[in-house]
Amino acid sequence: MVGDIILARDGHLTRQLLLEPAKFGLGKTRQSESPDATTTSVCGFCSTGCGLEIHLKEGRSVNLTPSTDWPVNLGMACPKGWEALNVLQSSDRATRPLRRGASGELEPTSWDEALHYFCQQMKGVQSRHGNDAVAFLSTGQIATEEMAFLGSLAKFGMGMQHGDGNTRQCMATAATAYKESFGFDAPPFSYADFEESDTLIFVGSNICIAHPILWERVLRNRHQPEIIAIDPRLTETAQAATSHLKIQPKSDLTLLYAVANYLIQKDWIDREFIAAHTNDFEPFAQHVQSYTIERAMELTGLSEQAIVELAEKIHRGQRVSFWWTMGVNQSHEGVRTAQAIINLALMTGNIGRPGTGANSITGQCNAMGSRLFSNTTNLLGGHSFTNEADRQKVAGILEIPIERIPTENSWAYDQIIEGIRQEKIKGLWVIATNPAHSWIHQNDLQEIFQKLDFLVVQDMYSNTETAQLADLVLPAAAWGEKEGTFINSERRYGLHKKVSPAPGEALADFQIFRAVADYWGCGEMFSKWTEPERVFETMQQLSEGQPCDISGIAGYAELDDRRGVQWPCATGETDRSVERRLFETGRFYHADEKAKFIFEDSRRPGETADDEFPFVLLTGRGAAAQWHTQTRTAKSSVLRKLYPNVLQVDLHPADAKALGIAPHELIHVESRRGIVQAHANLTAAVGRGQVFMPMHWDTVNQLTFAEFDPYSRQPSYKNAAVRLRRRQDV
Ligand SMILES: Nc1nc2c(c(=O)[nH]1)N[C@H]1C(S)=C(S)[C@@H](COP(=O)(O)OP(=O)(O)OC[C@H]3O[C@@H](n4cnc5c(=O)[nH]c(N)nc54)[C@H](O)[C@@H]3O)O[C@H]1N2
Ligand SMILES: Nc1nc2c(c(=O)[nH]1)N[C@H]1C(S)=C(S)[C@@H](COP(=O)(O)OP(=O)(O)OC[C@H]3O[C@@H](n4cnc5c(=O)[nH]c(N)nc54)[C@H](O)[C@@H]3O)O[C@H]1N2
Ligand code: SF4
Ligand SMILES: [Mo]
Repeated sequence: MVGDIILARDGHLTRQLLLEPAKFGLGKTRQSESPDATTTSVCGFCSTGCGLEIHLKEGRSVNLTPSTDWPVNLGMACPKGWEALNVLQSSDRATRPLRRGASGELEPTSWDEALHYFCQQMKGVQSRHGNDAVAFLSTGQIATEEMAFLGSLAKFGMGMQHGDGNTRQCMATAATAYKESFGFDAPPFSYADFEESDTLIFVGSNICIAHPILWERVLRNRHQPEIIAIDPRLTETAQAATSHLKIQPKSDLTLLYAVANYLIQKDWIDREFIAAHTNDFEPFAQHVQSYTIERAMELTGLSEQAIVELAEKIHRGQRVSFWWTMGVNQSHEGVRTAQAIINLALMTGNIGRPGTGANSITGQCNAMGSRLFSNTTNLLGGHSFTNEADRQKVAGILEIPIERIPTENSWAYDQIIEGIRQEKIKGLWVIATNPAHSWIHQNDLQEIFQKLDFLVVQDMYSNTETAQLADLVLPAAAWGEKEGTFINSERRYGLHKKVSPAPGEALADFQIFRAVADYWGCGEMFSKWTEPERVFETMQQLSEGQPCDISGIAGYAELDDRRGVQWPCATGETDRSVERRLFETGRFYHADEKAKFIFEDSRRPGETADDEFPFVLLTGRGAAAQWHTQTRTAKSSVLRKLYPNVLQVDLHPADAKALGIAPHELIHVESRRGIVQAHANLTAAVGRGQVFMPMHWDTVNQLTFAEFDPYSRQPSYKNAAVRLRRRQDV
């Protein structure tokens, strides 16, 4: 039993680390007094952050139902939420540390050996190649407290300079756009805005599939709203909308500038708001002058009427809200596109009032936690590594020497990968993400990983595509087997709890970080962080004075009692309303409290369809029951019935006819980087010359083209040139 292990360090029995079952046992956090009662936990899949009632028997979960009094989901859950406990039961759960042996196979080892090996190898890399030769790749899917611990341990304890997370694949664009435009990475909305808006504009967001419970909130809207979906595909969302703009991929920036120009020409703008609360409107107005409707028609493929109607609807709406997700963020010009959306909201005064806003919906359950506390792109709590006062503050609160805090920003994900290619990074620690499946241009990545001296994968399953490449696999407890907070899309901190035992010797990521700290020899630095709530207290201190201030929250108890609390909630905050939005006073976070219009000329992506590869490949979410690289959702027999069990490529029937491709035929999809087999799914939901493949199958990223937004360094997953071939023609 893991609880009985005595961990040794330097050959001595040093301390009975972490693993006393009583200390980390079931029922620790605010579970009901009765072991056969019900406790509430926030869902661990997507960023909606639904509350789930977990029903317990003898202190252990037996099943769950959606919470009726949780302000997010109001009694609803999507299939993933309903199945959240079942995916924990699986024979491929990682239950023991695994080390690659002389035979080349991964073989079970003890925690003590695994931790020794981890430190010996990582320190070896550092002594051979320098401290910066070791890096980490983290996630938006572990507790905020775990992220803060990992980021602090890696950078302040182990001396790493570089660490990034899978949130780069997902939210970096929105974070950068907000930071530049508002002065802080601050999504302004509350989910009540879905219900209070009279005009909802979804740009590159298939909310019906990706955030089904947020779509349920839209359905509760009583204002008979206009719902406009801007997407190259006739998605489930576009079908449910009142109008669909079937835009050519990667032409959004031109469309949005043309709409801005039209609104200015018509004088359909809020001059008072612009003057009082923004900067740089005049140069913006000048910039968009050349973005005529004709120019937009040519690039977007939309009719004049469609573009003018969009502008008219924005003008007519009293409460216009703009929502965007990966169709915007994952683009070669994602940041400027997101800011073009922000600009539309600012110039029409659609921000800070009910039912308005320039609103980026996040993706993973704790993408927001990662943006604030992962200690990757910014210093803990939305601070800056390059700012001395910020470093002083963090060093003071953590009681560490300021010299421990790097003075430069980390490399971004793609730069870390490039660093491995160039053999500047030789040791990599991957936590709760599966890059060998999810990273762009996957064949390249798998080859690059071979250059590492030491790859550690910390995951709840031992057979993920990335774990299979690892030298060491650390078995992690999953959601439901540990506690901590997630921050959802509307900035709500919610608590998730331990309601099931972790299998075998798997440990909570929190415990693994504690153990690594002790074995590394920097445990003292984190001596106060004995359990997640202690880290939460440190996070509260770190947040003081920041826009994301949470110093006024009365610990986990208040998060539990109040069904989550949105940031900010500063000391002395008396407004305890359940749903709050930002910018109601028109004050933004730049020094002069004004928001900024930011713009740039639109440019074409690095790869476009041509004679040789005539189709544009779009990728994204396939079904509400599928999650990312499928490590979790594929484990539920219920979920598996809810999506196609083979990889499909959606293509237009007319394109199929021209190529002689029959329905369901297994065909080759080829890009300059790889060849993948998929079943042809004939559907007019995709445009002529376009195909769509869900990201959930491991081969799809063999095709994608590695291009990045220059400001956010987010990958442009939704644009690659491909050709289709019948197998007999290959
Ligand atoms: N069921 C399920 N839900 C999920 C997830 C999951 O894996 N499964 N993942 C979660 C995560 S991490 C995220 S980030 C979110 C993602 O949520 P979404 O962003 O809504 O999902 P995607 O399907 O990736 O992309 C959205 C749409 O962008 C469109 N698109 C592609 N290119 C363009 C373009 O150039 N312009 C425009 N306007 N649109 C374009 C695509 O056709 C697609 O319909 O979902 C979250 N929710
Ligand atoms: N082509 C294409 N590729 C894409 C996208 C796209 O639209 N198109 N979308 C991108 C986006 S937005 C995202 S967010 C990424 C997602 O990409 P990934 O992050 O690689 O996908 P996941 O499957 O969510 O990986 C999470 C891993 O963490 C493990 N895990 C789950 N919970 C825990 C835990 O508590 N502790 C530990 N240690 N491990 C845990 C899971 O088993 C899984 O292996 O994919 C990106 N890739
Ligand atoms: S919508 Fe998201 S948070 Fe809600 S139950 Fe589904 S996966 Fe969980
Ligand atoms: Mo994501």
